[in-house]
Amino acid sequence: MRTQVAIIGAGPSGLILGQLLHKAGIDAVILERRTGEYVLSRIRAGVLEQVAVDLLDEAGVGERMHREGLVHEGFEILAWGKRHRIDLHGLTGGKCVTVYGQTELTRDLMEARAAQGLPTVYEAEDVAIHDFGGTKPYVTYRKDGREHRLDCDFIAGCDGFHGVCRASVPKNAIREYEKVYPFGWLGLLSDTPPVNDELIYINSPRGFALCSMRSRTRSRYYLQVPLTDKVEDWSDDMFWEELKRRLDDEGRERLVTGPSLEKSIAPLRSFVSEPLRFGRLFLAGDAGHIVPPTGAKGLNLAATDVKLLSTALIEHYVEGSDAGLDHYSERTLRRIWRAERFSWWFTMLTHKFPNENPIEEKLRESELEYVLHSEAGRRTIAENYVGLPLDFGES
Ligand code: RFL
Ligand code: PHB
Repeated sequence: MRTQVAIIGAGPSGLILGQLLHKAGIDAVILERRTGEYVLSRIRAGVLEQVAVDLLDEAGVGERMHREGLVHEGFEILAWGKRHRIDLHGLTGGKCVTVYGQTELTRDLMEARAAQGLPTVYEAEDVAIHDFGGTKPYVTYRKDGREHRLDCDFIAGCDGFHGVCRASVPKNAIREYEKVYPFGWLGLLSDTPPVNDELIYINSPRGFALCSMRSRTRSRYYLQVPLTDKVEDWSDDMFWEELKRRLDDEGRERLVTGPSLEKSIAPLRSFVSEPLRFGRLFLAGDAGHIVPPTGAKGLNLAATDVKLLSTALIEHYVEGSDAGLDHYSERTLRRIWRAERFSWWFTMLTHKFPNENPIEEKLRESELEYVLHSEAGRRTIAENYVGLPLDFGES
C-alpha cells in the first residue's frame, strides 16, 4: 500500500491532521493500535480554546460541538474558603473557552472520517517506522495475523506519550525535558448536574480539586491524590466525601452525588522533546510533549501542532515549498513552551506539595494571593487560559 502521509495514532492529533489533509486533497492512512471503542472510552480533556474550536470548524466537524458545547466566559478559583472569578471574557477583550468532551470530539472526527471513506486501520499491531532519515520512509504493521507495509512520503507521529514514533528516534538525536509531579489526579465522571455553572479550581489545605463538567447533566470532578493511591482504594462515597471537604459551604450544599460512570488516576507530568522533526518524521500532540492537566492545554496544543503541520505539508504538496516543514519544529516548540510554562505555574499555584520546605509553601501561597487580588494577575491567568494567539512572540 502507498500513501502520501502515514499517520500513527487515531487520537485527536491524528484524526484532526487526517481531516485537514483530506480537505486539501492530500492522502493519508491512519494506523491505530487500539479499537475505535477503546479510543472513545478514554475520558480526558474537556476544555477547548477558541483556536481549537476554529480548527474543528475548518476541518468540517464543528457542527455538534456548536450545538452541544457549553461556552464559558469565566471560571472560579476557590482559595482560603473564598471564590475568585477569572472573568475570561472581560479580561481578554471578549475571548471564551468551550466545554466539549474529548470523547465527543473524537467521535465526531471518527464519524466524519468513516463517512468520507478515509482509511483508518484499527488494531494495527507492532507498528514500526523505517528509513525516515532518508527519502523513502515506510511503516510496517501486523493486522489479522498478516504483515503489511505502507510506503509514504512523510510519517506523522501522533501516537501519544507511550507511542512508537518518538521511541524510534536515535537517543543522540533527541533531547527530553521532564518533570514528574509527586501526585496524581483521581477523576470521576457521573450523570449528575454540575455543582456550578462554571468550572471551579480548588486550592484547599487537603489538596487540589477541580469541578468540571461535560454537559448540564454530566459532571467531571478531580481530586489531587498521592501517587501511591490506586483507583480501587477509592469508593464513590469516599470520593464524594473528600470533594465535599475541599469545597466551600455553597459547594457542599449544591453538590449532587451519584454513582460513577468512570474513575481513573492520571499522573501529572511536564515533558518536552526537542526537536519535533527527524528527517521525514514529525511528532505532534502528546507524542512530543505532555502538560499537567491544570491549564487545560494538552488537547489544545495537539490541535495547534497539527494545524502547523498540515499547513506545512500543504505548502510542500501544493506550492512546492518546504519552508513550513523546515520551521515546524521551531515554531511549534515556541508555542509548546509557553503552554508548558503556564501549566507548570498554575499547577504550582493550586496544588499542595508533599514534604515542601515551609518557606516555599508560604511563597507560593503569597503568589496565589497576589495574582487573585491583582487585576494584572487575573489577566495573566485569563490570557493564558483562553490561549495565546498562534503567532504570539513572532514579530
Ligand atoms: P492521544 O490521545 O494519546 O492519542 C494517541 C493515539 O495513538 C495510539 N498509539 C498507537 N497507535 C499505533 N501504534 C502505536 N505503537 C501506538 N501507540 C499509541 C493510542 O492508542 C492513541 O489512540 O494523543 P493526542 O492525539 O496527541 O491527543 C492528546 C490529548 O489526548 C491530551 O493532550 C489531552 O487529553 C490532555 N488533557 C487535556 N487537554 C486539554 O486541552 N484540555 C483539558 O481539559 C484536558 N484535560 C487531559 C485532561 C488529559 C488527562 N489525562 C488522563 C492525561 C484531563 C486528563 C485527566
Ligand atoms: C476536564 O473537564 O476534564 C478538565 C477541565 C479542565 C482542566 C482539566 C480537565 O484543567
